[in-house]
Amino acid sequence: MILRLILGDQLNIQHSWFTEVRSDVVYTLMEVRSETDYVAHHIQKIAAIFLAMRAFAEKLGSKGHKVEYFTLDHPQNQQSFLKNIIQLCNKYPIKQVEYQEPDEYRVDKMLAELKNALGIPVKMVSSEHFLADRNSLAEVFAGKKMHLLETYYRHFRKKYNILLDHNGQPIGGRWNYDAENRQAYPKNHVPPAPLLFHHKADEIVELVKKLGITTIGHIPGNEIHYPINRQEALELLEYFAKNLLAWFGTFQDAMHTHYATGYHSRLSFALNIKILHPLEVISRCVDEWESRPDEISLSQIEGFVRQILGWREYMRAIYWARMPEYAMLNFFNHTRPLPSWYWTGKTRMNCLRHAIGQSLSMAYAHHIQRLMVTGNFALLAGCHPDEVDRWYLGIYIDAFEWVEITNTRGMSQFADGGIVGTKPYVSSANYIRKMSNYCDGCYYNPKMRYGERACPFNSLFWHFYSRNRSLLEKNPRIGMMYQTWDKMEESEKNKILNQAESYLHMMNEL
Ligand code: FAD
Ligand code: DLZ
Ligand code: SF4
Repeated sequence: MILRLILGDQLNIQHSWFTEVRSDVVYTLMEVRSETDYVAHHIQKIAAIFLAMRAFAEKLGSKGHKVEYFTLDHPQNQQSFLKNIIQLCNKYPIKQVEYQEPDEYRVDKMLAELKNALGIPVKMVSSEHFLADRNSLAEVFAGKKMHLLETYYRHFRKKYNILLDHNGQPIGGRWNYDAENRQAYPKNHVPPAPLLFHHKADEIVELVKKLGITTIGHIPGNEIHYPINRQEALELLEYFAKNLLAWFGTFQDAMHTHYATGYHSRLSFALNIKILHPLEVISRCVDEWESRPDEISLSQIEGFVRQILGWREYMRAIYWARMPEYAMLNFFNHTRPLPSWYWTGKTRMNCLRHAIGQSLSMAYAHHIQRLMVTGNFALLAGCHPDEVDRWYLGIYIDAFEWVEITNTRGMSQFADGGIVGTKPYVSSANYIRKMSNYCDGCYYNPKMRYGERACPFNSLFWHFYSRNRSLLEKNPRIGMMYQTWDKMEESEKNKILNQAESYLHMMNEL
């Protein structure tokens, strides 16, 4: 018989494994402590993954496949993939073990040990999910020094023939419409409400509590609002295409105290656990754009395709090209712990209170909240990238290391010194004020750099540039900042830096 392992983020019912029902194949899914405990996950993340795994096992069973499912409290559960597999190999006459390529380096290494541990053939197959191979960075950039997202993205636009005209050129004549996107919400603008599912997770929440698993965040009403099976994921995609795509690009970067998700798709969880395929997401949205050309501009669809065909695949390619060293990079040598309010949301800074509060209650924040609020602050404050990574890997429903670490350590913290991005994403209060309503009614004043109630982002911004001058000054995209800084009066500079120092000493009280 053949034993096939399905990981919690490999719930792809369209995988070729499942095209025929074979009596000589046993599938196994396992809820295990090695996965619940490698970081403190959000309770909603554990609940959503287990709900989705259980639904998937049931689906396989109903189609006639043989399935061995280990719940977390299953009496025979040895709490590790390896030990459970060995156990199953003793239970059944297993002649071969198969698994799909894992997306995490740690699990990849762990499963590579199977062959030695079992002494029978072990085969790794494709997960049939991604649009590019693990080693696509080397393929696309052979012989090139720079590994720019833009080049990578265009390569795959061409390869998959997406938004191209008959001559293979980008429809509309441009590859990139970023400049037309990224506006704040106009006054009184109300985005559509998000589509929420309602899955009760009482049993899993009880189990997690009973076993003493450390989690973060809350699960209001013990309910999961994300899709946990393919049918729901398709419904969410449909909802996005019909109701949100038309303004996706325009308001991609907008933040608001009342509208946590805005025009974002909330598809990342479904994509990352593979109940949706990236190409079907892209195709459905391109079809919608083609059918409503007067309502959906090219900049909306291009902006969306860029996220999935560009950023998502690119981040995975960087991950496999650079791990395991990537996880140790700390370009600025930052050492501070994250302030304690990252786990409670209890800060007077309105932007952080909202972005963190929402993350704790929904296990979700959109890209700009992650990048320009929580990530921005952690970088300005000089927090250790390990700390920052642990927080992001735990708190979001869609957080899996391949896409979390490249976004966090790379794009957000610039701890890779410029592999993912060309300059650090930092800003003063000005950006947050422009893109959100957070500053209205905040305890702090976004226009002040020092003095009582001066917004901490303003002084920390200059402190960051000042303390990292030797590392950043030569970057052509940054030089201008230093010209502005150098033009300031010495006394002004001192007041700003002193203000930043005093905030850094009282970080937990901000
Ligand atoms: P939308 O805005 O609707 O975008 C559509 C899809 O595009 C997303 O579902 C996602 O699959 C893809 N996408 C968009 N931006 C990115 C990106 N930068 N990298 C990869 N894919 C992208 N994304 C994760 O999936 N998991 C993570 O753990 C994660 N951690 C992040 C940490 C930080 C510090 C930052 C700045 C970003 C992180 N992202 C992560 C990327 C992005 O923020 C999320 O994919 C997005 O917010 C998910 O919400 P959505 O589905 O509504 O996305
Ligand atoms: C994130 C997660 C959690 C919390 N629990 C499990 C689990 O019990 N069993 C499982 O198979 N997968 C789980 N996962 C997802 C894995 O961590 C993920 O499959 C690996 O990190 C590979 O990407
Ligand atoms: Fe955030 Fe500063 Fe604006 Fe307050 S004033 S919301 S701390 S940017």
